Amino acid sequence: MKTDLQARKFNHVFKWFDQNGDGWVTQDDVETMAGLFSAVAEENDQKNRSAMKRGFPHWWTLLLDAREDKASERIGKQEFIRIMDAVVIAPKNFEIAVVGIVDGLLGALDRDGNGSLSREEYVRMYEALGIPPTTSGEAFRRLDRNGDGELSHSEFHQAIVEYYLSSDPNAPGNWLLGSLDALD
Ligand SMILES: [Ca+2]
Ligand SMILES: [Ca+2]
Ligand SMILES: [Ca+2]
Repeated sequence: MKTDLQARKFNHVFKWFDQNGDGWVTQDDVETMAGLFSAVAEENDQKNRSAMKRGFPHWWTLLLDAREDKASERIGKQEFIRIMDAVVIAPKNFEIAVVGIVDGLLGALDRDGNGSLSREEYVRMYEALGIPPTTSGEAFRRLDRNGDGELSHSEFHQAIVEYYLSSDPNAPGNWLLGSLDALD
């Protein structure tokens, strides 16, 4: 693990993935996550639904393949953080597991189809994915780097990459899922 900051961020992702809160990530949790994400898309939006649906099983397979105890079909917090760091954020895996989901998510949230997210479209993400929306306005302000009131595709991507890969405590992308201070 490179830094404490990354461990905190992965810890946050673990808590989010552990949808039933039993301290383990299992296939059921991952399926619940996939359901939450694909529900963001409108029913006739097959393209973005399937992009998100494909990403989660891939992510789950990465976790299972890298786990130490092959007899167990569940992943605990320390192991989750270890595998995120060692496997999931490797460029090839990150592209397929994470970026695919993110592209589908952006497409699904972009209801007016202008290729970027308004503040309103972005805030819907928090509601739909069960992230407490208390700091979403502040998050939007930080992620909108050029301050034009829209999150472009590249601003959104940059946020994802920084969230998962940056060890800089001041990286705007740390705000992707809201204030990190609110997590501790
Ligand atoms: Ca669980
Ligand atoms: Ca839009
Ligand atoms: Ca912008």
